[in-house]
Formats: sequence, C-alpha cells, structure tokens
Amino acid sequence: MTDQNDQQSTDAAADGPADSQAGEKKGFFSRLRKGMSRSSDNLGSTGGLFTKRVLDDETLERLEDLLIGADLGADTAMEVADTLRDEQFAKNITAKHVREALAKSILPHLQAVEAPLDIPKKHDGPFVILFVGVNGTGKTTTIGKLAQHYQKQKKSVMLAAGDTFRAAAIEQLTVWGQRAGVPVVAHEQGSDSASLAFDAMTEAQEKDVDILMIDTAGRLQNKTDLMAELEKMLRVIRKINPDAPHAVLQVLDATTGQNALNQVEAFRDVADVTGLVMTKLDGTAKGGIMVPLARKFKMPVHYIGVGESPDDLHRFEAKDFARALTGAGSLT
Ligand SMILES: Nc1nc2c(ncn2[C@@H]2O[C@H](COP(=O)(O)OP(=O)(O)OP(=O)(O)O)[C@@H](O)[C@H]2O)c(=O)[nH]1
Ligand SMILES: [Mg+2]
Repeated sequence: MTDQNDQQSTDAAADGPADSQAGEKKGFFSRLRKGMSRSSDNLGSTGGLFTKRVLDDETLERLEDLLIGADLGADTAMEVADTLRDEQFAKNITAKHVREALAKSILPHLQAVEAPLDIPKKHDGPFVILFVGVNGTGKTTTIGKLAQHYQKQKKSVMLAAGDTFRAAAIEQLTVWGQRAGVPVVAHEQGSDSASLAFDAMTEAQEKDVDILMIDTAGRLQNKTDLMAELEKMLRVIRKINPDAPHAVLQVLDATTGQNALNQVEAFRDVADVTGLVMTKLDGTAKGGIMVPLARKFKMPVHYIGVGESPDDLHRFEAKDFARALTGAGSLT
C-alpha cells in the first residue's frame, strides 16, 4: 500500500476529504465524538465503578465486561484492568484514569494501522482501486465521496459499476458519478461483472485516467458465488495490468460490531484486501471494534465515514479516533 518510490511524490499529506482546514477538522471531530459518544459515555459510566478507593477484583471484572461490551476486545480489556490494578496503590482511581489508561492501551494499535492511501502523482497507467465488502457497508457511497475528492484535486477519475447484480446499484453509482462530474462505465443489470471490469480497465487505459474505482456487489445468490465473482474480476483485471488493482479496499460498517472481524476474515485472502475503510461512525456505539480489528489483522485503515454526504469521509487518524472513542483529553 505504501509508495516504495520516494521519487514518486504522493499527495498523501493533503489526501483526505475535508481535513484541510482547522474549522472543518474541528467540525469533523465533534461529529466523530458525537457519533461515538455512546461508546465513550459507556466508558464514562466506569466512573461509577470507582467509588471505592480500593480497586477490588470484582470492580475490575465489571470494568473488563464493560470494555468487552463496547467491542474493544478481551486483550484490551485485560490490559487496561492490569494497568489499573498496578496503579491502584499509587492513585485514587477515577473515571479520568480509566479513560486515559484505555486511550494509552489502544493508541499504539491504532497508530500501527493509520495509513493514508498513497496514490503516486505519476503512475504508469490508471491507479486501480477495487472496493469490496458485504452488502450495505458503504462501498458505493465511499466511491462517490472519493470521486468528488479526487476530482477536486484535479485528478481524472473513472468509476466502474461492477455491482451488476442490482439495477439500483448501477443507478446509484451513476448518480454519484454525475454529481462528481466523472464518467461511469456500466453494463446492463445481470451482465457479467468480470466483463464489465475488463471494459472499464480498457477504457481507463485508453483515456489515460489517473484513478479507476471499481464497485462490486455485496451480495449475490450466496457467499460462494460472491467470492467466485470477486476472484474472476481480479483475474480479468490482472490480465490487463498485472500490477492492478493497486489497492483493494474492504469497506466495513461500524454498526455491525463484532461481525466486522468475520467479514475481514472472509474477504482478505480471497480478494487480496490491502486496506480498510470504516463507515457509519456517526451514529454508533460500536466504533470500539476498530481496536480488535487493528490488533488482529494489522491492516492499514485509510478512511472513516461519518455521514452520507461527500464531505463525510476523512482520513483515519489514530489520535482523533482514540480520543473520540474513550473521551480522553488530548493525547500526546
Ligand atoms: N450514517 C452513515 N451512513 C452511511 C455512511 N456510509 C454509507 N452510508 C449509508 O449506508 C447505506 C448503504 O451504503 P452503500 O454505499 O449503498 O453500501 P454498499 O456497500 O454499496 O451496499 P451494496 O451495494 O448493497 O453492497 C446508504 O444508505 C448510505 O447512504 C456513513 O459513513 N454514515
Ligand atoms: Mg453498492
């Protein structure tokens, strides 16, 4: 995922819809914070656990349960409980301590997966991004948001309606394409998605576009069909350019919580996933799932979605995320 060639400067630093200005950034953070406030409020209620000066095992167990309930995973829960157990003689434990211990425990894991999606400025042929993930996670919406973002950066973009299973999916991508003013390659509903990918790859090369984003179906008749279709699409794409797709982004819906772990397990090898996008963080108590995902798969996380409009996609930043999730103050 990273750009191996330093000569090829990337726009990674500037990359990230709506993160350029301080005001926007603040607005984004409060949105993320508000969205995830149910998680951090839950964690805030940990304060109630610490009315006793002495931190007994029962209280620590309740804390562990609470953290596991917030989808943070058993490893993190145990780590935090251990830290607090070690600290108990030194300090009078408060909710603030808990938030800080938690933030400290999760931050390194989140930082390890914070990775901008590097798109080299000069690239030999179109930079191809394939979007995968189960239905309803936000693939098509994320493509639409990114199309506008790249368009604003004066990159030429093409979209491919690779979800040929549903007519509405083709229509939805076409609308996003029109909104962004970028061409959409589409075939009729029910046609072969691999042949669509073939045509889109060919056209993107002919027109020498900078970025080709290919949508895929989230649901077919069954999971086996879906995986077979993805494999076939990949084969066809690679026939045209063995280096493509240059990125395969799996989109995850934060509100599904623990199930996100199974989804990554199911897709990562079949589709050669290179990075993750997590959507719907604007209305969920489930954002904690990012932590076990980071710990288990160590896969780069590029973007997070905090709403349905084009500006609601942001680069994943570990510190902001940890602060929003735990309600901790500024992190150093
Ligand atoms: N609140 C919120 N809604 C989102 C976000 N991202 C996507 N959505 C909504 O989630 C729903 C599903 O999004 P899609 O982009 O159609 O999902 P998909 O993965 O393409 O789904 P399939 O085509 O069925 O596989 C839509 O109503 C989107 O508007 C987000 O970050 N926040
Ligand atoms: Mg879709």
